[in-house]
Amino acid sequence: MPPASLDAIIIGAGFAGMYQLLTLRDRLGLHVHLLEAASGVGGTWFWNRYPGARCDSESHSYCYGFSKELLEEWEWSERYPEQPEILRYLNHVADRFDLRRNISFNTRVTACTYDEAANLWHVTTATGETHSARYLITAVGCLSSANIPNIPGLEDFQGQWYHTGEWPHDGVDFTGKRVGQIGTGSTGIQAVPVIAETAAHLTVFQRTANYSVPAHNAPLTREFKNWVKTSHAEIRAVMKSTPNGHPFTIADRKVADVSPEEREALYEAAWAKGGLQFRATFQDLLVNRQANDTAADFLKRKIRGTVKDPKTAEILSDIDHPYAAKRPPIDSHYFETFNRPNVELVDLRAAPIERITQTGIKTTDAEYNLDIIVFATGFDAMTGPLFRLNLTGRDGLKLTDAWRAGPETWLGLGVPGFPNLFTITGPGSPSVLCNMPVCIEQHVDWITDCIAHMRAHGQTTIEAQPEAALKWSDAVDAAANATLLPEAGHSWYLGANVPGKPRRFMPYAGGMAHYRNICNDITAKNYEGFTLA
Ligand code: N01
Repeated sequence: MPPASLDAIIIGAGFAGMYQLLTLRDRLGLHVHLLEAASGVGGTWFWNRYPGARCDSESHSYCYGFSKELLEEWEWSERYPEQPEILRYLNHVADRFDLRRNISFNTRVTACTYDEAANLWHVTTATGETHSARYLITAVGCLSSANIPNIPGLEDFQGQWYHTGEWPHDGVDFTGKRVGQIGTGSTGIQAVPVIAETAAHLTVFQRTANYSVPAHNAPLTREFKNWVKTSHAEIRAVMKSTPNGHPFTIADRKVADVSPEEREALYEAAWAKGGLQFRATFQDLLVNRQANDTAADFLKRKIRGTVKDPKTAEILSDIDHPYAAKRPPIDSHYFETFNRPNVELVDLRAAPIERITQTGIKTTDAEYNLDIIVFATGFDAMTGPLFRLNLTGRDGLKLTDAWRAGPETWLGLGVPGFPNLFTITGPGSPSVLCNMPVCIEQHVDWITDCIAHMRAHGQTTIEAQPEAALKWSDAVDAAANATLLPEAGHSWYLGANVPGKPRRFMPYAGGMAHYRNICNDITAKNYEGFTLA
C-alpha cells in the first residue's frame, strides 16, 4: 500500500520502471511508488512466455549498465538469453536493490487524471483505489498491448487459443495436437521450431513473408564469460556509440565499395556469425535500395537453399519489403522446420482467412482442423499501452484525442497538455529501434536529472511545448524518410498492423547515439522546448 503523500508514481515494473524507481528513491530520496498489473516484476518478460521466447540482443548487452557490481556478479548462460533467464535476472535486480517494498503488484491502472488546481496526478486502479503524486512516469513498454485480430468466428472455436504476449504461466502442452499459428514476425519465427517439436501437426498461416538470419544461439564459453567480466567498460562504450545500442559497430564500407565476390563472402561470414549483426555488414543497407537488394537477394537464396519443397520455399522467400525495413527476426532453425513432415505453410496472400470455425480456420480455399490456435500477431505498439491508461491532461484533454492523428511528443519524453508526465520510451523515442535497456537507462537518467533540476530550482511543473512537439514530429518523419524503414508499408512501426490506427512512423530512427546528444543539448539549454514553472 503506497503512502498517502507521494512525489512520483511509476506505472510498470519492467526494465524501465524498476530502474526509475531505484533512481528516484535512492538517488533523489523521493517518495515513489510503482503500480504493476502483473503479480511479479519483468514487464515484457513476465508476459511473453511463449515457446522459444528469447531475446534477440546478445545477453552481455541485454542488461543494466548502471551498477558495476551488478554487471560483475551476474553471469548469462547463453548467447541470447531465454525468457526464464531474463525474468530471473530482473527478479534478482528487484531483490538486490530492495525494490519490492515500493511496488504494488496485481494493480492495474485504469485512469490517470491531471488535477491542475492541486498540480497532482490522480491515478485510479482496477481495485477502485486512487493514489496521487506530483509526477507520473509511464514505464509500460512499447509492445505490451496484445493485437488479437478481429477475425470473425473466434468465439465459436471449440479448441484453445492463445496470444504469445499473454501466454499461460503453466505452459501449453502441444503433444499430439493439431496447431495453427497465425503470424510470422520475430515472435512467430521463434515459436514455430519449438511448437513443431511436440505438436502432431503445425500449420503456419503466413500473410507477409519475412527475412530471418540464424541466431546461432549456444551456451557461452568460460572464456567469453571471463572476457565479459573484465571488459564491461569497453563493451558499454561501443554500445553507447552505435545507432542501435548493440555491442557491435556498423561497418564503414558501402555495398558498392566491394566486388560482387567480396560482397558474397562478407554476407557468408555475417550469416555464419549470425544475429542482428548481419545488418551491420554494410553501412548503406538501410538507406540505399540497390544496396539493400543485394542483402535481400542473398537472404532469399538462403531460404530457397534451405527449404526442400520448392513451392513452400517460393512462398517463404516471396518477400515484398527491403531487408530490415521491418524489425529483422533472427531464428533457431526456422526455415529448416518447414522440412519436417508435420509442418505445413499456408499462403494467406493467395487465400486469406475467411473466418474461424468451431473446428479450425477457414481460408477462401480450404479448411484447417485445429485443436489450438496461436496468435503470434503482434501488438498495438507504442501508443496502445499508453491509451490503455486513460490519460487525461490539462483542461480535460484526453490522450486519445490529443493523438487522434498520431502521437505528438517532445523527444518521446513529454506530451503537450500533460504536465509532469514522463513517458519512458514513448512514441518519438529511439526505443524499439535500439537495444532496449540502453535507451531505457538513458531516458530514466534524463528524467531523474530533470526532476532533480526542478527541485533544486523550486520548480513544480514541466510541460512539453506544442511547437517543440510539432518540430520533433517533423524530425521523427525526416529521420524515418532518410531510411528504407517506411517502405515496409504494413509494419507496426507505422501503426499499419492495427485497423484504424493513424499511419505515422512512431520510433525515432535517427540513432540512439545522436538522440542522446540531442537530449543532452536540450538539458544544457535549460530544458529547451519544455515550460518549467
Ligand atoms: O509481431 P509482428 P511480433 N491475419 O507485428 C501477422 C519484438 N520482439 O510479436 O506482416 C494474418 O512483428 C503479421 O502479418 P503482416 C520485436 O520488436 C522482440 O512477431 O501484418 N496475419 C505478422 O506476420 C518485434 O518486431 C523479441 O502481414 C496477421 C505477425 O502477425 C515485435 O516484438 C522477440 C494478422 C505479427 O508480427 C513484434 O513482433 C520477439 C491477421 N489478421 C519479438 N494480424 C526480442 O528479441 C497480424 N498478422 C526481445
